[in-house]
Amino acid sequence: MGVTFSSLYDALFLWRRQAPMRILMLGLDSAGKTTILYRLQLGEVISTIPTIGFNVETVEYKNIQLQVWDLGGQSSIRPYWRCYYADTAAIIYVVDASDHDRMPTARAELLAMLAEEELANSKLLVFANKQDLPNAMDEAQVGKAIGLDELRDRQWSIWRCCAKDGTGLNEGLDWLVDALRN
Ligand SMILES: Nc1nc2c(ncn2[C@@H]2O[C@H](COP(=O)(O)OP(=O)(O)OP(=O)(O)O)[C@@H](O)[C@H]2O)c(=O)[nH]1
Ligand SMILES: [Mg+2]
Repeated sequence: MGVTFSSLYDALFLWRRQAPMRILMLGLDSAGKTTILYRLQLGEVISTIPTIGFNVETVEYKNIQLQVWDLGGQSSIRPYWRCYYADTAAIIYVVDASDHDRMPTARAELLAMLAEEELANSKLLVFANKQDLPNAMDEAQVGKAIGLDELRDRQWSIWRCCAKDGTGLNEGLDWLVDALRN
């Protein structure tokens, strides 16, 4: 009997270790989501076109398998984001930090999404992307602009990054895998 329980425990542990965690990567169109996804998966910049629908890739980071869903961010596609919310361990919200004009839209979409019951327990990692551009806002400015200070009952963090050269992505993911482990 002891052996049976022990084998079951081992199998469960192995399954938990190997089952990828479901991560949704969201943000307005042109924020840099697809660029980030393939930099994480391939370690290089690919040339992207606007995503109609989604890309999904499994990325292993620090022994955690992340199944990353990169959804198209155009306004006509955003209503479909909610079809993907179930079982989401974490949201990676990508903001184009140089797009000052659309910060209010990025904020409205984020806050509407976080109000959804299905995402109540999802961690939130925000990337303030495109830091190579001269007019990019830093992470404190982006965080304020999109309303992170107002979030309650949410484990979140924001990191500045540049998907083009990869700067900052690992720092954000380090925070995320620690949050997921806990
Ligand atoms: N300068 C600069 N450009 C970037 C960066 N990251 C992405 N881009 C560019 O921004 C444009 C849009 O990038 P995508 O990754 O396709 O954006 P997306 O968020 O997937 O957009 P949708 O699929 O329409 O939702 C592309 O021309 C990228 O090369 C960055 O860090 N710096
Ligand atoms: Mg895309």
